[in-house]
Amino acid sequence: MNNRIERVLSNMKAHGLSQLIVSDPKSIKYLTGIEIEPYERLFAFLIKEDGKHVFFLNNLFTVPKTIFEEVWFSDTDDSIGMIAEKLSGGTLGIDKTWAARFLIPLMERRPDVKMVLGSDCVDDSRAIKDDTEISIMKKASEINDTVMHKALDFIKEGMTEKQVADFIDAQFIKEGATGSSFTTIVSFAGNGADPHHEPDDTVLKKGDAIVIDQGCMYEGYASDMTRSVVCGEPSDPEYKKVHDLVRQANEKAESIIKPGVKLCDIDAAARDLITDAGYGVYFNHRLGHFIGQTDHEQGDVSSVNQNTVKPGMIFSIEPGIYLPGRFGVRIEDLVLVTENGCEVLNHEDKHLKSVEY
Ligand SMILES: [Mn+2]
Repeated sequence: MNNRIERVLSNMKAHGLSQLIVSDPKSIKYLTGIEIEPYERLFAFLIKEDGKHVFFLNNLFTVPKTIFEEVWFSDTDDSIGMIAEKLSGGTLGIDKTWAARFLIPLMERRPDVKMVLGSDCVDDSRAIKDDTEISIMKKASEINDTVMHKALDFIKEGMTEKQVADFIDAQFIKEGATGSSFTTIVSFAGNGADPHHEPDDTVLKKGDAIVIDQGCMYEGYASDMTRSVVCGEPSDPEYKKVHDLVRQANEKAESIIKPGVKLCDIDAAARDLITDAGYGVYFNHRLGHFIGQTDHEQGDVSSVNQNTVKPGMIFSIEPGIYLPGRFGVRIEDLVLVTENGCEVLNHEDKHLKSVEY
């Protein structure tokens, strides 16, 4: 049995669970190495405290022989009945993405079993990366840095947001990534005031502020970073001051990260700086999010998250200030929590820089 399942079992024990159904394909891949896209079909892995874990698999899935008990079924078999038979009495944890079309019939078949939300048992483990994951994610961020650097060299007055985004996506492939980890964001001038602006045909003009938020997928793991630059000299007189402030908020937050610090206190470190300067209302999102097999995973750096930081966690630090109709500034790095601090995984310079015009 691998380490990751051991970690989940110990989390289950802490939550009083003797059995847990895992259905999120990314969680199943994380625990077993088996990767399936089940679409609408049932695909589940039952973890049991006695170590007799069971895979529930449709005949149409192609998987190598596993070390677990395998229950195979066809589209017309009573697959829910097969799961019902494998359950013990007592409490069963269910992960948060299991569809109601499976869960409710199972509840009807086993009214004696109490079913509770059990995702945290797996998600808390996924939040703390092991050595294999850390080295893959470092490489994903290294590629992201390289492509960001190329993008900042490439971008010039007269280009459209789409042109720049297409260039970035193509460079990811060229540098060995499998693609982007989310829709690449390139925003010029007022478009930058929408944190999730999608690239369009807006043309870059001299003096415009630019926001580039990008990430790639590498060996099944995501990267994510943002840099804000300007085309020539900023046309908005407030831009430099705001850029400095956001960079300082980013650096301040990163400087206090170490095991034991609360996630809400990291959010506050950045937010207080921005609020004290009078821009609090324009920083309208949480400071960061966890990341791993997808660009956003369970866990965030927000004012309400009282959880403490642990070595092996990887999350984003991305303060932003958005002035409607004028510009946006966001500066984002991924950080890895170490035994006594944190390692910033992105190295592209964060200071204000001008691209060519
Ligand atoms: Mn992000």
